[in-house]
Amino acid sequence: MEKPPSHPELLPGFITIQQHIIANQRRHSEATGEFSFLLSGITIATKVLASRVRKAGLVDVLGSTGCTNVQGETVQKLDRMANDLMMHCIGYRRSVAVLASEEVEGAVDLTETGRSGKYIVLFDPLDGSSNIDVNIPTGTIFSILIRPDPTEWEGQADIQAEVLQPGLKQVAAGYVLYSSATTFVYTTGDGVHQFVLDPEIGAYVLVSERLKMPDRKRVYSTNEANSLSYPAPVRQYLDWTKQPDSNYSSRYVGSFVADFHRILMQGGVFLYPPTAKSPQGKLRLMYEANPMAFLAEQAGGRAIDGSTRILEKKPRQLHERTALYIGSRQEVEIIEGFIEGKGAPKA
Ligand code: FDP
Repeated sequence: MEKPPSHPELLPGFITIQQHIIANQRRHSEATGEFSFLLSGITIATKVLASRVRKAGLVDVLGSTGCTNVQGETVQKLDRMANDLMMHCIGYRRSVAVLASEEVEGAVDLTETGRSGKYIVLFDPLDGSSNIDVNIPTGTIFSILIRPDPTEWEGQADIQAEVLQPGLKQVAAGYVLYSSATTFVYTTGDGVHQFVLDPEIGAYVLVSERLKMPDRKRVYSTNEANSLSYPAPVRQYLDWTKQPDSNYSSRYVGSFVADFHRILMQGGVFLYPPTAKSPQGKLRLMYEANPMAFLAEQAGGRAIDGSTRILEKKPRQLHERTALYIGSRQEVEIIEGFIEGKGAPKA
């Protein structure tokens, strides 16, 4: 067969997310390609969503649907669109057995359609949705687990119980941030990698591999309007950060994906402690805390609920909430010190 002409000058000098996933997969001899096909479902859904977010204000995607979700929160039109897109694009992959969305009450059992996929995918389709109408960054978060071996189950497998696995069992996690650029960040337990959507070619292109967040950065991110009802040690921590020689600064977008992304890139700490309004904390263990904790640890950071490592928490309910302190290792340790009664760190 005649060899195709070689034009190296025309070959793209970039790595797409698909190439990256496939290259990683080649390192595992047992890989079947199912996993990269599954992740491609997420990349397609988020690309479509990014294009809808970009048109917010031009097409009818802003505002509320008039309904409330399982959490009792108002469902925005974009929330619903994001949920439907993720359900459709990921659910189409036969390797997926169970889908769970922050917007839907129970886990969706796809095995009922006769498939025997091994993956469980959990997602928050549009995080920070109270910010949609005012053009502030939002995001999509995902977490991937493997179904327990059916032989481990006595009797009938219980899909709703299968999903309730600790974050340590995640095989992949990531998020997409819809902002000045659309950024895709993921880990499969081998570092954290960042891609940016190139709108000209419609592909997520690798911009940095094996991200490490700084160990120390004097920036905290919290909704300080709630601080009077924070636990006393956390209030003491916030008072300490305000001492003139502490040199702390504060940044809070109110979209978890955006706040976490800044911390991943520049360091700092995000805290959402228990409050009078949300005594268990506000963020969802399985849709928000676990995937971000996996990313944070892979990037050298930490994530705790005040006393326990987030990834070790055994969920009791799909939509369980948790307190969360996440970010640069030393910044989380300082808050932990206050919670343990050790007070401020020695200078
Ligand atoms: P939202 O309610 O806008 O969906 O958990 C959801 C979340 O946003 C996070 O993205 C964000 O960090 C947090 O809630 C903001 O909560 P407060 O408005 O209480 O600060």
